[in-house]
Formats: sequence, C-alpha cells, structure tokens
Amino acid sequence: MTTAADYSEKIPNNVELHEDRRLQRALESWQPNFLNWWESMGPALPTEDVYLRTAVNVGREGWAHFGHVAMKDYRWGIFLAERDRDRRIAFGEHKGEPPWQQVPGEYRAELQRLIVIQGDTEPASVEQQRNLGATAPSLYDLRNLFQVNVEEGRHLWAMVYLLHAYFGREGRAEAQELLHRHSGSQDAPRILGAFNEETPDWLSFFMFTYFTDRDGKYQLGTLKESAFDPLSRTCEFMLKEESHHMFVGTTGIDRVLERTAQLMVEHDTSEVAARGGIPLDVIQKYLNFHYSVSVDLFGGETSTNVANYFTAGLKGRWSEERRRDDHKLSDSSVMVDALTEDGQIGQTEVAALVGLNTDLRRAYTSDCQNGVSRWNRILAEAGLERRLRLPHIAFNRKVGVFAGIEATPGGEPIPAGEWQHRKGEWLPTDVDKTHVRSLMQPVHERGKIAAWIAPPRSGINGKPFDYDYVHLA
Ligand code: BYC
Repeated sequence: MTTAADYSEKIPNNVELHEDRRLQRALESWQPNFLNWWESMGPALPTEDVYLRTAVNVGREGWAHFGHVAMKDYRWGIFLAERDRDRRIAFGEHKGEPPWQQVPGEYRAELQRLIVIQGDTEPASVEQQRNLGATAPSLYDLRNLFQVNVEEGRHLWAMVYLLHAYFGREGRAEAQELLHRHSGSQDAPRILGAFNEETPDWLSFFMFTYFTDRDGKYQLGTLKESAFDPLSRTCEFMLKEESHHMFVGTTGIDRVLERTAQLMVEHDTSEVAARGGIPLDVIQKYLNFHYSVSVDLFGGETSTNVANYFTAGLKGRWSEERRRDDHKLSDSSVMVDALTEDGQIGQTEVAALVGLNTDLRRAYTSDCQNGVSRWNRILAEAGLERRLRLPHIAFNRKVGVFAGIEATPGGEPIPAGEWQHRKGEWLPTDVDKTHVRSLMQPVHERGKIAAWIAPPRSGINGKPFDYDYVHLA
C-alpha cells in the first residue's frame, strides 16, 4: 500500500482506487452529487480562493499541503492510515485475532449503522455553519471556518468510501441518503440531536468546535479500535484533521474571554454588552448549552447497543490498548450515573459492558474540564474573580436517564415548572442570542478584527495574522 495520493485522478486517494473500476465509477458518479450538495448547502459566502490545507499523504511528515485554492476545486480525497500488518484485535470476543479486511456477515448491519451515523454528522456540521462566513470577525477566522468545512466534507468522503467499497447496494443507497438528510429539516433531519441545532453566530461556532467536535474525537477514537480494519485506518487519519477543529474552538473561546476580561477590567464592570463585548454570564450559558447537547451524543448512560458493539469488536474504548484489564469486561461492573428510586441523582452499579457509553463520556468530560480550567486561567490572569464551570451531567439532557427530569447546572433536580421559569438563567435566551448576533458584524479586511474578540497569537502555517487568507469574490 502506498501512502502518497495520486492527484492525477479525479478522486485523489491512497487506496489504489484505479484497481477497482466498478468502485471507482460508483464513487465518480457520487462525486457530482456531493459537489451539488456543497454548492447548495456548503459555505454561502462567495469567495475566489482560500488559503487551505489539503491532505496529500498519511505519513508522519508532511501530510498536508497549504495553498490558495478555489473551494469548489478543493481536492477531497480518500485516505486511510497505513496498514499495520501486525495489528491484532485488541478487545472483545475476537481479541488477539487479526483484524477484518472485509465485513463479516453477522456484523454487517451494526457496522453499517455506525458508519452511517458517523457519516451523517460530517455534512450536518457544514450545513449548520453555512451562513457564518457573512459575519466572520476576521479573514483569519473566516479561513479557519472554511478549513473546518472542507475537512468535514472530506470526512464525509471517508465514510462514503467505506459504504461504497464494503456495503454493496445498501451502502450506495445510504451514501445517497447522507446528501439527502439536512440539518434542521422537518422531513429528513440529521440523525443525532446536536446536528439539528443551529450554529447562528461565532460564539456558537467556537463552542461547537470545542464541545461537539470533541465528541467526534472520542467517537473516532473508539472506531479507530474497530476490528474492521478499513474503518480503523480511516478514523485514525480523520483524527489528525480533527485536532485543528478543536484548536479553532479552544483558541476561539480563549480569545472571546480575553476580550471580555479586558473590557471588564478596563471599565470595572461585568456589564460589557454596552461596551461591545460578550458578558461572562452569556458565555457561561452558551457553554452550558453546547456541553449538554454534546453529552447527549454519547447515548444513554447504559446501553445494550454499546455492549454488543464492544463484544463483537466493532467499537472499542478510548485508549483501549493502554487499559489494564482483560479487554473483554465480561465479569466486571462499573458505577454509572442514575436516578435513584426517590428521583434523586445518584449512581448505580451495572455490568461494565453496558456502561461503556458512560466510560467514554467520562473521558470526554474530563477533557472538557481541561478547557474550562484553561479559560479560568485567562480570567484569573486578568485579575477577575468570576470562573466558568461545566454544568452537571443531569443538566438539560434529552437522551439517557436524565432526559425525564430537570436539573440545575449544579445538579439539583427541580420540578418542570421551576425549570420553565428559570431556564433563562442557565441557557441562552432570545435576548442573549439577539445581542450576540448584533455583535456579529463582518470584518473582511486584511489584518482587522471585530471588537468582541481578541486577535490570535499567531497565524496559520507560519503566516502572520494580517495575511490574505481569503480572497472574497
Ligand atoms: N440523538 O442505546 P443508546 C462527529 C438513539 S460527532 C438522537 O444509548 P448507543 C462530529 C440511539 O441511536 C461523532 N438519537 O445509543 C462532530 C438508539 O437508537 P435505537 C459522531 C440518539 O447506540 C462535529 C437509541 O437512541 N459519531 O464526528 O449506545 C462535527 C438508544 O440509545 C442519540 C458517532 O456517534 C442522540 N444524541 O449510542 C463533525 C459514532 N443518542 O438503537 C463531526 C457512531 C442515542 O433505539 N455512533 N440515540 O434505534 C455511535 O456509536 C452510537 O450510535 C451513539 C449512540 C454513541 C450515537
């Protein structure tokens, strides 16, 4: 298997696509549908070209190329990480066996389902972010938005390749459906809740890339363990691109906070809205919203689906190989978050296998906590007392055991009436959203930046902040 992509082909790839003419033709006939989708559902702001990273290789060094390209001519390619011929399945009932190069008949439906769910999120996020270009705070940010968008497009290609190559007619039909469902659509919505929410402003975008893309990191991390080798290798490479998306979120929120803190100190007030900044209360509410909808993406606290996926070898755990247990979990148990009989929030002991969604969600939460600690350092360094915090796991849940109750961000169960009355204290209200949107005036001039956000510490790929990252049409 070579690792360099062949760019003379219509679909750049490192999977020797030309050796399988049928597959190549099938993907080449999906390609115009993808491009139509990109034109009608992708970034709405007209551009001439954008300084973008394009994946060209999967090796350790120099996997990407940077340059100005017209977005519609972006080379969306198919890349699998290099095959490790010594690899063995690391968990479940097939532990120790060689990974599968084809889909075993008995796991076909489940694998297809996992790939479809993963694939569905990628174009969904592009749709959610479609209109953000019109209000970008700087050309640097605009470029980052487009970078995220084209790579989510490539991640869609990654899943479509698997569907076409390994799942026959049904796979091809599912690939078509991935372009048919749309974020927020009444008739054909995206599969998972968070991907039908709006991303109407840049604070939401940064929160989304911090919290929701981070679910992507953890889910891809579990699929990278899959016994189905092509899926594992695909996800391994996707994770490489994913880290930039989270960087955009982390540093985006850093910069919003820096600016807010600066205004608070300068004017000795927390009422920074009147000074053109985003108040900390509002930032906390956005954080509460995006964290809680992203936590829903981990599914129920207990799930027989996830137990079956693990035992079959389809989906492993985060850092599976570093865990010191039998990697089968048939005799172990774990405490998971639960509702007690009297309706209180507590924990209950369950078989470790059915608690695996909770296991993954906990790794995610502690990662999210790192972000919050980082942001709190920005507040502390500015000499401010206020701190941000992650809401409780039972707060604002629509999936899992807490879906049926209401709870405060502190984790106190409250009656539905009180929730209705008080939720505006914890989640963005229409007034908050309108204010945030009112700040979103585009700054499309080189080297300039909107007043509600601090400039980044450095530019992209060694370029300065005032580089001409985007040429608008
Ligand atoms: N919304 O047994 P349960 C990313 C359904 S993000 C709606 O607990 P399970 C990205 C569930 O399907 C990563 N429905 O679920 C980020 C099940 O339905 P059935 C995406 C939901 O299967 C940013 C039922 O409720 N990748 O890459 O253990 C930008 C019972 O649930 C939701 C993946 O998710 C929900 N939130 O876990 C771009 C990986 N949650 O069976 C990209 C693949 C659950 O009753 N997916 N349901 O019909 C999976 O591993 C699992 O399917 C889930 C759910 C973790 C999603």
